[in-house]
Amino acid sequence: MSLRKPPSYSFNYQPRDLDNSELLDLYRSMLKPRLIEEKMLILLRQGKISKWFSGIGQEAISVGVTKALTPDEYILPMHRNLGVFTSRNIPLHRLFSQWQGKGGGFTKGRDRSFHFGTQEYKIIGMISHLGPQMGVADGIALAHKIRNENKVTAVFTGEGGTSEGDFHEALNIAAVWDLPVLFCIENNGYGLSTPVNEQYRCTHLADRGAGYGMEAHIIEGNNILEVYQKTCKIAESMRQNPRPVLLEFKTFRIRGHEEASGTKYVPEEIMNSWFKKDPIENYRDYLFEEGILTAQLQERYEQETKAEIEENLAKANAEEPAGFYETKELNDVFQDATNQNFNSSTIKEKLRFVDAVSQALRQSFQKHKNLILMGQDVAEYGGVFKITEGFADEFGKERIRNTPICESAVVGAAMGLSINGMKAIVEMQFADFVSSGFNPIVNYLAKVNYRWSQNADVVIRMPCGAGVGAGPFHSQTNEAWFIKTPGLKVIYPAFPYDAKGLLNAAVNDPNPVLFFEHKALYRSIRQDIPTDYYTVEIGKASIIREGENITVITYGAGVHWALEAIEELELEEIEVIDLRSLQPLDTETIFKSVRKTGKILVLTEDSLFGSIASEIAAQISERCFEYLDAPVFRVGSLETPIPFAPALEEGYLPKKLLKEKLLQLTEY
Ligand SMILES: Cc1ncc(C[n+]2csc(CCOP(=O)(O)OP(=O)(O)O)c2C)c(N)n1
Repeated sequence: MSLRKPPSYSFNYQPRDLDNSELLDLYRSMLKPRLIEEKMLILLRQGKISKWFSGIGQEAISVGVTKALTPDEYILPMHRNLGVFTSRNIPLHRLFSQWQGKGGGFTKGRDRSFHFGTQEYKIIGMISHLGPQMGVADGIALAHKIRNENKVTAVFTGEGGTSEGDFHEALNIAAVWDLPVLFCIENNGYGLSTPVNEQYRCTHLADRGAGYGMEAHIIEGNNILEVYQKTCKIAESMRQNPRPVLLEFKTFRIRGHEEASGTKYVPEEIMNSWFKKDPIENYRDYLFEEGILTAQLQERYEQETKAEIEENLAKANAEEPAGFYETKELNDVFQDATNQNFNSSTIKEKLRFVDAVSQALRQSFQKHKNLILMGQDVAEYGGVFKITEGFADEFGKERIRNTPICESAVVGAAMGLSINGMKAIVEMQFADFVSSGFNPIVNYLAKVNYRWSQNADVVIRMPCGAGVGAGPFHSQTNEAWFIKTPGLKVIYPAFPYDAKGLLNAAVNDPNPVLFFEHKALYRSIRQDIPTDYYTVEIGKASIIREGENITVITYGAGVHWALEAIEELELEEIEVIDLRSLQPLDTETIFKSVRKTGKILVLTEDSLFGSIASEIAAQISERCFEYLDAPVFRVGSLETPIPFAPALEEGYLPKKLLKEKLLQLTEY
């Protein structure tokens, strides 16, 4: 009886259903990111790159998952997934340029490391906040599902990222909507220095799948054949039968969170046990023992890959560092919005503000077949303001989608829809609740075009404002949270005509737009407006009333308060500017009026500190000082949250103050 030598590798590589060339391809594909990383660690020590998040020891997951997908299926990787990028055969010099902040990188020097996406390679990189990736994956998968394309979308997260609300929200939406998203958790033991027992209490993260009604699997993440073969099988069944699947890959991070942070907090015996489970060394030993890989072949692979790295590095090194050209920087914040001005016919009907919004939506849905609406109770129920009543019947529930209560992942999904060729409108049930979706708006949607030239074709509808006795969480006018974030357009109409035309324009615009709809105007303001489709240009104020003595600059409900006050006080020659758009702001119309009247009152429903009124006052003082006959007056609400009881709300709002200040300015 001959004794068989025990295998020198730690994993069970059976069953195996691949031919030799496939087996070798997997090996080579893991070797490449390993060799790149080894090179990067040298460059880091030489100060040639700024930061490095190592994925050494985790290559089997990136490579196995990427290879299990078809090249036209999207992957959303994290900071340790170099193997995703190399397995999609991105030219290495572009990656090197990206990491060195050079113009030839994917973000032209505007963002670092793996924070970029590329439609060419169907890779959508992370933002630093980790969790938002998962909602974006939902949106991408939703677009595929709506178009019946039978494609899988894979998204990565670390086990640390699973503690974020975004993880829960995204898995829940994917489950409720049967979205073919492959949620890949790389459980590598530590989130920076925090071990898993301080991160979560379940035994396996895969156990959470049951809570979402989702199939889940645990996979040995350092065993390339297990990763690849199981993922292939699962992905194929998801294509046939669209649904989300949760995969927990067990692995370990054998280097520091990033190179500067070290691994002192990891007990030595744990580290040593994982050194033995290196995915590449084990697989190499296996291939050697099976006679599939030879020393010569191994040497050839290594030399060829190293040569490729050096060649591409030289190319990236030869590139100039990204240069600063102010106009170029500014021009890339927004994507060009082709100025599609649609004029209306003369047939008009008297509509309330709320009906104008509804009509714009209906006509936009008729015009854009790729437009999707998402929001709470927007389908059969018609939304809490009944603006989308009948839409689900007319356009179908695929396009008019009730969402679970999860603003962050819904905004993320809207981003994903845009990445995958659709247009999205998100209805916030009340503008106040946008705070629960704030992160993806200001960090993802706002910055994505500037970072890697991907637009966010998303309109977020914001029923806002006070005067309805609804208290601190249903009455805010929170436009100031957004106006200061480059990359967002902010619209705030005061009349039905503008509401309809601007909403249509917002839907046409490829950039993210926050569209404020004042609830107190919904059913109180009527206007004769054209019945057919038209647009109003974004970024243009309108002069509601001309005058020579004073200019009142305002928007939203403020316009109506100003008109009432002027009438009540019987003031003459007061010009009223309705801003309509807050971002971009029509400073030309503002400054022209300042030069004419010399006396300015800026009115906002918001409390003053840090409001748009303060910004406008500052700009006028700076740009038109010599034309002013009085200080620029600002009128806004009290510096408190919005109270509920009628007397308190009335005291909070600036209607009375407006009249006092108008008289004061008249006499100045
Ligand atoms: C919202 C947010 N909070 C904190 C951080 C800082 N941070 C970056 S990575 C990280 C650990 C992530 O751990 P995990 O998700 O397990 O991924 P790993 O780094 O282990 O691969 C932390 C705390 C962040 N980027 N975003």
